[in-house]
Amino acid sequence: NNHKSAALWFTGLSGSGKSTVSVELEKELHTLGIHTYRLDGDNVRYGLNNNLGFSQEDRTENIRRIGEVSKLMVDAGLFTLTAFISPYREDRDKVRAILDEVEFIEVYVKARVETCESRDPKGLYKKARAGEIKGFTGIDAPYEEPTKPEIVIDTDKLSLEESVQTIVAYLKEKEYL
Ligand code: GGZ
Repeated sequence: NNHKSAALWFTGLSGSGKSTVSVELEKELHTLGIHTYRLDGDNVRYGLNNNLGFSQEDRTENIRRIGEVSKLMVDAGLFTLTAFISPYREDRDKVRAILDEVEFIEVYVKARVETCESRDPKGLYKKARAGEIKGFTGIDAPYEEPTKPEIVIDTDKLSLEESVQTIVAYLKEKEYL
């Protein structure tokens, strides 16, 4: 199986569907024989980045480190799937610059904040509205939409399967797969 490795960089609000889509996409890539590694808050914020919180400064450092780790993994021949809010355009663009342009695929997982808030799987929006969490993205901290993402997944409109297939189609069209 001949493929080009790359970093699939999912960005979007909490509850937009980044993790869900990346988990399903990873399964699909495995059936195609692609070796992957998925990075998300659960395996990064508790380990490598356990000294970082959610200030602008800490989020910037969070994204910088994840970008560097992704580069190492792509260099090693893996397909990485990263699922972090990564709210600042400048931080994402720096990752794009670290990885060669061709190895960085920005996937904007788009959903209205109202939709994310109604999903609220961890009850965090509720806490943010109640003022129990300060600086929550989409409520009282910014999310800067990508201006030129390679892929946009609108989870207000697409099913999970359609979302995954949109990304697979892109990867095939651009001959990553
Ligand atoms: C946003 C927060 C916050 C604040 C805790 N703002 O739904 P989740 O729980 O699993 O996704 C969110 C996750 C965001 O971490 P990231 O590393 O992706 O953020 S960033 O890229 O901005 O560095 C949410 C939880 O952590 N969480 N506090 N204040 N999300």
